[in-house]
Amino acid sequence: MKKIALITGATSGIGAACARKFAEGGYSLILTGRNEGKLAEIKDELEKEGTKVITLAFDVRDANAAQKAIESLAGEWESVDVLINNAGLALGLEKEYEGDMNDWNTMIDTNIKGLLTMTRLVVPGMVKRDSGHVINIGSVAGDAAYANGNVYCATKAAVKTITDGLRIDVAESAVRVTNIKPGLVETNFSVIRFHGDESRAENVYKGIEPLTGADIADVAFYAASAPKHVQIAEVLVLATHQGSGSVIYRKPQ
Ligand code: NDP
Ligand code: 8X3
Repeated sequence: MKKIALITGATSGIGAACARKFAEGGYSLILTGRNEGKLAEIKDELEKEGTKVITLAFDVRDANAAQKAIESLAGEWESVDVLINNAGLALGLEKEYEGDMNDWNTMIDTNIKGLLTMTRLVVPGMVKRDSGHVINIGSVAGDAAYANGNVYCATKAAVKTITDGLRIDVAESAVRVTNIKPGLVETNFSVIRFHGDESRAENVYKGIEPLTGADIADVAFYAASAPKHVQIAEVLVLATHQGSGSVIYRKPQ
């Protein structure tokens, strides 16, 4: 039987790239996100290439909806081998004392509480089966705050601590836990961060070759494919001309 990967936020960017990479690597997929149309598109694309795909449309902030979705999985689909907690977002880039409180709540509810909900729903089965892998998508933003990043950076610092805590708590089992911390990845991330302002989003990637979703999917697949006794605990992946979350060399345009 094929291994099963459950990917949150599989409708775009890093999550969609993980779906393609894990499909190519022989996994069956449970793909989640809110956008049903995009979930259907990617399911169609991957099924044409011979991958078995189930889609579950729900908002990770809605714990009841998440629970119902996971409980709807039957038979072989109940045994998730790899959970990729990827769904997440940044909203706004403002001074902390001028930030939008609704944006803060959305980031905290999605990036921290949504990830915890999925972990709580999927990991007990992994521990019971003494097998599984949780891959959380953190960020370089969780290593150190950058100007105006305040709450987003804090959510990714929380992802690091939550990932470390889980790794300790499952250490008696063969479940592995990984935190992947990407730097600049060109996806829909900045369009969402700037509330749809595409030209502002484009500026984020000007003068530097950013990472792609596929670059991060390669790292996730590498971690999942390591020998059973090897736990890739944490990986920081930066664009080549990026020195840290806030130090970025841009070629003059
Ligand atoms: P995208 O905006 O391209 O993708 C975000 C994904 O998250 C979408 O599939 C979206 O799906 C899903 N999502 C957002 N909110 C929810 C929600 N409430 N419920 C369910 N799904 C949700 O951005 P990225 O691919 O770049 O982002 C993926 C992850 O990578 C995020 O956690 C982000 O913080 C992290 N990251 C991104 C970096 C970057 O530079 N791009 C760098 C470091 C980390 P839908 O809209 O269908 O719900
Ligand atoms: C996304 C990368 O540097 O924009 O987490 O925060 S960054």
